[in-house]
Amino acid sequence: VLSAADKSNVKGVFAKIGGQAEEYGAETLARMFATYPQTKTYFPHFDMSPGSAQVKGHGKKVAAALVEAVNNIDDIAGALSKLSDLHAQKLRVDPVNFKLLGQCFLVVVAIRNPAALTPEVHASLDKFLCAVGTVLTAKYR
Ligand code: ZNH
Repeated sequence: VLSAADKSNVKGVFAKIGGQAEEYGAETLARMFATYPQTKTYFPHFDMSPGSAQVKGHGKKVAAALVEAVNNIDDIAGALSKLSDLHAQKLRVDPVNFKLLGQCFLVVVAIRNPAALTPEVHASLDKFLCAVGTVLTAKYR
């Protein structure tokens, strides 16, 4: 459960990311595909070459969903309800992959904005990314 301090830490990081969320998203995906190649199996139809427009486009969508979750941090399940249906009914991504994506996002924040990622903020961001993953895999059966 996210505490009031976690929520404020997460909002603070995203305020600093600001208009660069798309780039964070694209870098997170590129890093996930490179570091954990098994994650690429969900995207057989994607061009995986460096600078791929498809990877960038998908990074933008994932980042937008994260921003949506931050903007509705007291009701992430409600905010991402449709996305949760999509992941459970159509995509069926193995839940372990959500942790991998979360790790990659943390690394991207650490590289692009090292000062923002104090241990406290790191912990809050990790909890937030886990909460998003839990919501997106909640309807699996
Ligand atoms: Zn997912 C899709 C988000 C994780 C896989 N996604 C998607 C989208 C979004 C998302 C927004 C779009 C939708 C529409 O279009 O409507 N994801 C997300 C998030 C997360 C995720 C937020 C976390 C955090 N995913 C994930 C993972 C994976 C995935 C981990 C694997 C690995 N997704 C996916 C796929 C898809 C998606 C495959 C589809 C794509 C295309 O385009 O085809």
